[in-house]
Amino acid sequence: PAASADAAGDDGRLWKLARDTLDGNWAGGHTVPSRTLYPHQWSWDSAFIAIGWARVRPERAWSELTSLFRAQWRDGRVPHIVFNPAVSGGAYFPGPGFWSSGTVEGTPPMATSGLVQPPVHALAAWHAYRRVPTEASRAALRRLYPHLVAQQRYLAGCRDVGGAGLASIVHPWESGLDNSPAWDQPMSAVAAEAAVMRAYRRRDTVHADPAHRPTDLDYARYVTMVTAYRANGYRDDGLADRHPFLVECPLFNAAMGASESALAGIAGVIGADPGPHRERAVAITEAVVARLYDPGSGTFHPRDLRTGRLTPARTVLGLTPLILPDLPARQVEAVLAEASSARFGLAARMARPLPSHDRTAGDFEPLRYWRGPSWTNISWLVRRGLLRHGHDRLAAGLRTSMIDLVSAAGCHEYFHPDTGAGLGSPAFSWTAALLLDVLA
Ligand code: 9WN
Repeated sequence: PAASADAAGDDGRLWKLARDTLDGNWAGGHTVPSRTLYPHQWSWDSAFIAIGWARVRPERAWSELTSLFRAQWRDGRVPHIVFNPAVSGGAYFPGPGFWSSGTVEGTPPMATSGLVQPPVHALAAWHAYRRVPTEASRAALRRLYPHLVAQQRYLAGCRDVGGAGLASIVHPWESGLDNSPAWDQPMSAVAAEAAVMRAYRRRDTVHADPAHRPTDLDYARYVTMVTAYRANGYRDDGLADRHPFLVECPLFNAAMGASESALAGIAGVIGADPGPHRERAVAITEAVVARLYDPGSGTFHPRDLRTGRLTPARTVLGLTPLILPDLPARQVEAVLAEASSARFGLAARMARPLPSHDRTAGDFEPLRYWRGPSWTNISWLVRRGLLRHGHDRLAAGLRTSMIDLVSAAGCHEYFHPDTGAGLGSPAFSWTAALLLDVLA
């Protein structure tokens, strides 16, 4: 048990709340993000959740990651959803029948989606290991290592549609920030027929307020994009000629670079060669800076491969390359200026939590999902980046703000960026997991 288990007062109460939330969402072998909204296993959720388990029940951290990678496809992709056969197929939309992964070559025996999510897994595995560097953890790392390498190889190879060493996402769901204003422009080019959605029933709006979720128009486009990808067996060859949505995302690629650095650490511990990982981490960082940094705005933006241009919105995605250990000082300073501006309000004492979108923008929506609300996983990543680059006072400010949110509202999925009110699912796993990590 971690030392913080006996911390006094409010920290002790929060510690228990977070641990109980994770325990309540444990489904045996993996943890659901939320019992109601997301009753299966999600890819990047599991990475964040493993970080929390490492603090309280380390063996579950390794189960979490191992069960996810059991669903890895032969080409190396780690699906963004692994469906639990014990849960009704109708509990979540789009369910296993919609994806029909079983009809595709090289897929695992269990039903999965065909998309991916930000590759934060090597980062999480390395972080978890350093919290509990036992022989059992080392053995788990050794088993995971080839799978983590294959995941990176898939993204850097099959997904390098732009040919510049970055991975493209083929769907906003792959970004993890589904309806971020970052995607408005590339999404507007995707056909959206109302008829598409008449064939389906959304399940998310049964459990959460529709005003806090993506719109029906968003969903029509989400379905159109999956349908296009699925029609070609989720193959990646020729995407540039046929796929309606192709974007290089700063967070996705920063995660890929930071995971290469983490793999170098892992390789060192298990007796593999860290050299190639270090080289790739540097190359990805250079490509992120060359392709996604805009000297005009002083922040990072997604690049839309359909237009060849950076998308204009200044979302929190722009701050996340801070997690790259090799990010040059010039870009670190620029991101700090962006983060500390009125747009995001980062400070050693934060007046309000870190929002997911520029507070000063006309399309800032404080209640709607990734268009304004504050999310614990993003704050955790930005905090890691701050620590990595030696900005401890700002990191401490963000930590306090993360703790204050949960202290007042509980382990919610996301939070109102002004009032701190809890939004979305009330017992959300990564909020609990990452809280445990910062409390310890
Ligand atoms: C689609 C599970 C997931 C997160 C994503 C978040 C949301 C799903 C949805 O929930 O996405 O993948 O149904 O809205 O946007 O980041 O992984 O928590």
